Amino acid sequence: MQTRTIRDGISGLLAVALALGIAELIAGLTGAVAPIIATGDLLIDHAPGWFTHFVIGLLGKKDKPALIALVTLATLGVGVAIGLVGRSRPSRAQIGFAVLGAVGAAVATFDTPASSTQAALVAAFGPIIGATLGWQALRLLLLAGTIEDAPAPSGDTPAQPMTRRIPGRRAFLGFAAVAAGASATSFVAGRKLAGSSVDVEEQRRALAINAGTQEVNGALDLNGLSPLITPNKDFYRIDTTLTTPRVDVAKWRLKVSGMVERPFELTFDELLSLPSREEVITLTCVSNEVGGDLVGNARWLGVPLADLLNRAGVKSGATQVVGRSVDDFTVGFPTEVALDGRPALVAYAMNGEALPGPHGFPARLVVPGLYGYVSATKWLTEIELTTWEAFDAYWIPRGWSKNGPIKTQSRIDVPRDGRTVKPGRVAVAGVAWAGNRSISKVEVRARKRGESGDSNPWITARLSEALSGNAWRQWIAEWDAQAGDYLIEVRATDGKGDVQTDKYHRSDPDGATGWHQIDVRVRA
Ligand SMILES: Nc1nc2c(c(=O)[nH]1)N[C@H]1C(S)=C(S)[C@@H](COP(=O)(O)O)O[C@H]1N2
Ligand SMILES: [Mo]
Repeated sequence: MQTRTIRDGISGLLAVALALGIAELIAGLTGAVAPIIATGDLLIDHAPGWFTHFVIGLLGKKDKPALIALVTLATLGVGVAIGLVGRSRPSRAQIGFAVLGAVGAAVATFDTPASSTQAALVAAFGPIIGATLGWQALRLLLLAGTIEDAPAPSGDTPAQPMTRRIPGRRAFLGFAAVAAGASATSFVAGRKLAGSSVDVEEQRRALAINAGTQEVNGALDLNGLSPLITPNKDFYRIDTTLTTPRVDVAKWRLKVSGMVERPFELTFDELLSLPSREEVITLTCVSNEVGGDLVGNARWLGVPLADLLNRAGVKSGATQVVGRSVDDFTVGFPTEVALDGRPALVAYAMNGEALPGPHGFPARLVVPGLYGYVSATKWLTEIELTTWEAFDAYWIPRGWSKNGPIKTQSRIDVPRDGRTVKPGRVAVAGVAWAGNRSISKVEVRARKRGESGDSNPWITARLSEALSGNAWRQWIAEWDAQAGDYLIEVRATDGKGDVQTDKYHRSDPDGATGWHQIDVRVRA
């Protein structure tokens, strides 16, 4: 490849990198969303399922950084293309930048929460100014790339004065270094600024949450077994945002609106001053597969949702409660569920601490018995009463069931799948949950490979204390193991006496079913 071609490609790449850096800097300064993040958000919200699965499958749980990297690389790729055509057809390169700027502006505007028109307009600035400066940078870089290396002085070839003073390679490298430096600096500064405007950790520290002292008793303890209460740092996290929303509690409001007699709004201090209660509730994701780890059990402190609804006065016919977040995510569940006595909460503390940023600071919904996708709005800002038919929340048009009651599930934590253990007494242990139906029994069966299961007895497990009817229970079963290869399976029974179904179903559209099974070898 010709040196010039390489230089042109690099020029385009650097010019677009500069445009992105400038856009990021302006986003940081104005508090707007930057175009790369906005593009990622829009892909998450609108990309077809296979694309998201592809990205997640490719890079596992690092799907969010992966998506950001993918969008950045694709944009830089466009830059290379613009650079390559830029020399022979500058007008096309200019159009290229105009398109990048326009798309960036549109995407950033579109990704700004609907509540703020002004912010949406501001979001367009960064990409437009970035693209304009990027285009100018490309012109300079291409110009620098054109300067020929000074020819070796020979007889009568008159050297151009220009090339004699700045050898071409050095001129280009100089310009390129400046562009790269400016782009990196503005990028980093933009990210820093974006992070500094609202300090969630500081706000959390300033909150004196009392009621964090409640001890839990009756936990089972075994190496490898999930703790009865999941520590915040280990609690699974699922959401659709590329960047954790940072809420300024001074500006935050909780609205109760829609089909109510007396709509009202609360500040965070007002929310904190209302009667509160702490409840142990197991939260789980509808996309948790059998044996999966998208489930956790925590002590949630907050204001009963029913109190807020009663204060507003739910109108008859308001059959759906919709929870909206500051980033426009929505859930929806039957109003009945909020008023049937189960302790649904607007929670502001988790395990005795102010709600962590990733789990919804400053407040979120937690509804016993419902999967998170229909109930557990993080960064909650509005509770709207409407009819069941009038609105479909975020995940419903994406193919998930509108009703999301948690299905009975049990998971084996110990031994790990595929382990070899010694003959004799083997502790088989795990957790089991059934939404708001409590757990009354857990049983384990070890089947020798190649034998039918029916002849083997179920072993009843010992259970941890039932912290509430809405919490999981740990269990330990003692298995008298003899040499051989085994399939171990578990099943739970809920408080109504219904045994967990063995019928396998994957998670979509309304939650996985089937028994968790593991392989274990017993060897002396
Ligand atoms: N704002 C917002 N809230 C949200 C989500 C989201 O994407 N955005 N995801 C929901 C889903 S699908 C689940 S399972 C739970 C997960 O809560 P966690 O991350 O605290 O475990 O949050 C729910 N609340
Ligand atoms: Mo979920």
